[in-house]
Order: sequence, then C-alpha cells, then structure tokens
Amino acid sequence: MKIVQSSDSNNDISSDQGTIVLEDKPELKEPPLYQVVLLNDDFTPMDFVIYILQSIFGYEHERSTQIMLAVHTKGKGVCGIFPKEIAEMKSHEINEMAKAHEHPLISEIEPMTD
Ligand code: TYC
Repeated sequence: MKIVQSSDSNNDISSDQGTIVLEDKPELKEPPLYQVVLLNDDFTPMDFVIYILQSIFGYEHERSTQIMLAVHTKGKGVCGIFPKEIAEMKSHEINEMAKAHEHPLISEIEPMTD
C-alpha cells in the first residue's frame, strides 16, 4: 500500500491498485482588490458628491461629507475598496451619473499595491 500526493509529478498511479491518493488542498486565492478613487474638480456641487457617496457606497451623510471634503482639499481620495469587477461597476456608475447630470465629476480605479 502506497500513499501519494496528487501534485507529486513523479507518481505513476495509472496501473496501481493499492494506492491512496491524497488530493491537494484547493488553493483559494483572494481576488485582487481595487480602490475606487474620486477626483476633485471645480464645478461639481458638493451636495451632488455627497449624494453619490450615499447612494453608490451606502455611506451615511456625515461620512460622505468627510470623504467629499477630503477629496475637495487633497485633490483625490479613495471612496471604497472592492474586487475588480465591483470597483469597475461603481466607478462606471459614478461617471454615468455625473454625465447624466452634466457634472465633470470623474472616478477611476487603481489596483491596491500591498
Ligand atoms: N470642488 C468641488 C466644489 O468646490 C466639490 C467636489 C468635491 C467636486 C469632490 C468633486 O470629487 C469631488 N464644488
């Protein structure tokens, strides 16, 4: 009787009846994360940015105001961190809502570098 690891490439178990094969643990990797970054501009009303942060990210009014003011003073700021597809969706949603209301507000996504 033999016990082998299935990832061990030296194994030839094709004609072997008395072998227990230990399957490898599936390697579950966390998906890479992306930041949704909001850019400042001189024209988008502050209340619209607060509304975006509340409706797209679910932040309360006070937290949304803090994030908006941080972007306003620093030029840009992170408004959330998500797996790539979700970050893309949220960023797209911001940019579409801004366009629909004719505001120049822009968001981007950036990969997290840890
Ligand atoms: N700077 C804008 C103003 O003074 C407000 C603003 C904040 C715009 C954050 C964009 O991402 C932004 N009305």
